[in-house]
Amino acid sequence: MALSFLFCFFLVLALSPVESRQFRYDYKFNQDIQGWIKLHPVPSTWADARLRCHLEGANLASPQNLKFATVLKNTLRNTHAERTGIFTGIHATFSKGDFQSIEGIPLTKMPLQWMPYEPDNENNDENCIVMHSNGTIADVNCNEVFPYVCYRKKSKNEVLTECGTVDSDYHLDPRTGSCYKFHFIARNWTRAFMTCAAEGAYLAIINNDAEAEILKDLFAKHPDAELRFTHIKDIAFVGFHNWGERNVWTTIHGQSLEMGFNTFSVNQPDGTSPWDYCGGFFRTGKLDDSWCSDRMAFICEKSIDSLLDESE
Ligand SMILES: [Ca+2]
Ligand SMILES: [Ca+2]
Ligand SMILES: [Ca+2]
Repeated sequence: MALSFLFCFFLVLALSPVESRQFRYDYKFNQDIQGWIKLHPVPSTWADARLRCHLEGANLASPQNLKFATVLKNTLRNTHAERTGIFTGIHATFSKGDFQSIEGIPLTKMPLQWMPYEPDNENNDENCIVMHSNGTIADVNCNEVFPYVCYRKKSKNEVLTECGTVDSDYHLDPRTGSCYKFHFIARNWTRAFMTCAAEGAYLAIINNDAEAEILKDLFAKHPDAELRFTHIKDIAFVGFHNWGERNVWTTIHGQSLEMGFNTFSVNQPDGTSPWDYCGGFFRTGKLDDSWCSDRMAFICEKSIDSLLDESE
């Protein structure tokens, strides 16, 4: 009895799809749709949902065929989203009335049924599509908030790097055992934070002088001309913040800077107002208190330790 139980256990282990670990720890592989999905339970506007899926390396999912619709319905079951419905990737934000999925599949080619009295394009301002748990759809305002599902189709050449991601811009530095990615497309601090988080990383936390050197070297690889959509070429956002308290700094993981790296540049911090200031890092390798709403380049860090924990 015990033996046959053990046998079954190992059989299940042997048969479980290895793909389940091959994209991201927070996505589940689904055979029926040959790809990975993740339910985002926190309701969000359509634009933010689309962006977050994209930053995660996926697309905002649509019920593009019957199988897909079934998988989405099953994903909602027994979650809060079962009551609210989810945003789909189907939208007409490019051109009113021209509904299509993120992948470009026209709504008319999807096997979907409208809810009663839908679509009504209320106030001539409903360009996004939600799907309810019974599979019916409705047009809604894209600025409403709903949970959503991200999807990544499996492709043949999926390679998970040593940084535990398919994103080849993350590079492991053996000196700290962390992986780093320099984002040269400027964003404000909040969007920078979101981008790192969506990539399974965090805005870089400088734990010691050696790590400051690593970030300085990384910055040096990206000359002024490469930094796009900002006039600020000598500072990048990193992971510390004053949490609204003037000049009381901690990392975004709550560590005081004194315990790690606390070397501000000459005459910094120079913030004069009591508002939020966000972590900045000069090309020179020193810290700055930066305006959170400025758009600047930023650096994400991904620690390998946490990857090991998360992939369990
Ligand atoms: Ca409607
Ligand atoms: Ca670090
Ligand atoms: Ca400053």
